[in-house]
Amino acid sequence: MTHTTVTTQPIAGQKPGTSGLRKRTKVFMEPHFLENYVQAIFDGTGRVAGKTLVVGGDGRYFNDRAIQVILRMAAAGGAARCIVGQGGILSTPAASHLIRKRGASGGLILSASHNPGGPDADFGLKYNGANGGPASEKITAEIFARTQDIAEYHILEATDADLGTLGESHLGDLVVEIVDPVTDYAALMEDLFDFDAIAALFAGGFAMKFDAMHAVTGPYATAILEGRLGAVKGTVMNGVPSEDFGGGHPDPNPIWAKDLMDVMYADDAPDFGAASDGDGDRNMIVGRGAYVTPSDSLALLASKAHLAPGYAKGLAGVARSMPTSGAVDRVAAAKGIGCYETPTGWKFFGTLLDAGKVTLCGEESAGTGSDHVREKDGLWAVLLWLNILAETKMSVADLMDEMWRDYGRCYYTRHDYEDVEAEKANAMFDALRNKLPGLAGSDVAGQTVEWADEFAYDDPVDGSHAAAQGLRIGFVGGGRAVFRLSGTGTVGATIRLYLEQLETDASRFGLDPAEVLKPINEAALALSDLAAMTGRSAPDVIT
Ligand code: VG1
Ligand code: CO
Repeated sequence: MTHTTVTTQPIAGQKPGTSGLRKRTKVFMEPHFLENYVQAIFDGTGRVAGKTLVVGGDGRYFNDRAIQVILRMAAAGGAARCIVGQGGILSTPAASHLIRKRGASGGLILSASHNPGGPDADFGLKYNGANGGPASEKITAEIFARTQDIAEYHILEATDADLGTLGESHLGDLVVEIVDPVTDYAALMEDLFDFDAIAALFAGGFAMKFDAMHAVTGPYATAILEGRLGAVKGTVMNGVPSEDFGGGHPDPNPIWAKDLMDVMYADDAPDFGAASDGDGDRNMIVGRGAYVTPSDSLALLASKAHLAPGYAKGLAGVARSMPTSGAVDRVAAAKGIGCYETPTGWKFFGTLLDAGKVTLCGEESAGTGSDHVREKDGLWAVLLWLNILAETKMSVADLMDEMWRDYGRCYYTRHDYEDVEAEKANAMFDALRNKLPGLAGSDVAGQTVEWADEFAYDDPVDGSHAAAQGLRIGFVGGGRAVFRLSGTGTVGATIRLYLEQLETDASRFGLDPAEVLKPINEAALALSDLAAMTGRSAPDVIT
């Protein structure tokens, strides 16, 4: 087999965002694009000679072709071993677990997460380090720098590796080890949760629907929920991964998981519903007629996690991303444990988890996780909920009511303005940023600004600094608005507006969130002048 060195040159625009590099699939398929980026990852992480890497993806279009390229390049770079999920499949949390369990140097995960897949949709590639978590800011910067000065890449000329057969084969000197994608992950879940209690719950007639959204969690959920826990066949909907996720957005929120929402709000709704995203790291939770916001779900899990065996000792602390609501802060304060506020993106939780400062963490974008891996974990969140439901014998709606009575209710919503012209979005942010220092005390659209700032973060463990992480405005009376630019969009700029209102009066816990948040929305729109600056009169997606 010959090892080829291909001379190449930098290809513009390979700056990894919140979670790796995401582009149109067609861009990834252009000559040398994928190869350049893979070489930049290898070079930016100290090269792969002698290393073990985990490789797998969410099964979207181009997943298998991209894996073949990665394996041939790992072989050319002298890597010792690549551990690959059978059929090229690994969910993001399962990949994180494999990296940790096998002591790998890192892993390459092929996914654009909740973005649609297919030849005319999106593809992505992310690098996770030896702790199993997304590459740190420092490593990401290294990889980006290499995309700017790359001059050649190395690839083995070889026929395709067989990704379908379990066991070891060789590609040059590289050992390609094909593993079952579910086995190790399922064993980890069984360690953390009381599978007997959950199985007894199902045996007692408890009904559930899990929407895998034609994405990677299908095989995991089928094996664990229907296989090990005895949930009836058909509990898992859309459980066979497809290259274009059945033509949908594998994004678990009430808009894109509408099939599940319809089931859960019907007269004969089951007790519990859940969904996960393209790569299996996100989760949506919905009870019978009771949608749970991700921020509330994080708070509920923090308040009751001790009911599951893996967390029986209690939590060391919790963390949430800045735009996530303050619900979990109130739980942490009552429990007397630490609570950290980090920038958006799971990589910022990694140092806190590694240092043992937090056990549980989460984001408003439907990501929750713990120190069992270094990624958010969709099915894990569902199983923790099931363990809590089995122990408390309460309904989802009753659990939420109880939590609001104990801690208050944080009404919450997010408005996304998608595909905004980047120049206009930046101009809006610049103008608002300049206004912030003088805002405190001023009245706008009937609200009084209490404080305003641009969020920046100093990592308490490694001291690293992250600037410009979102513009936030706090209002008198417990309201908050946050503006952030998305790092995962693939066309134009996506402006996210996060709205929150704390309510502590129990007689006001049953209101329509949209109504409660309207005044904060109006104040935020007035302050930012969003409509005039961007030409947008309404958000594209409200979650
Ligand atoms: C979005 C979410 C963020 C999440 C990121 C990756 O980022 O807001 O909370 O960490 O996606 O999620 P952004 O920059 O577009 O707001 V996923 O499931 O990729 O892996
Ligand atoms: Co995801």
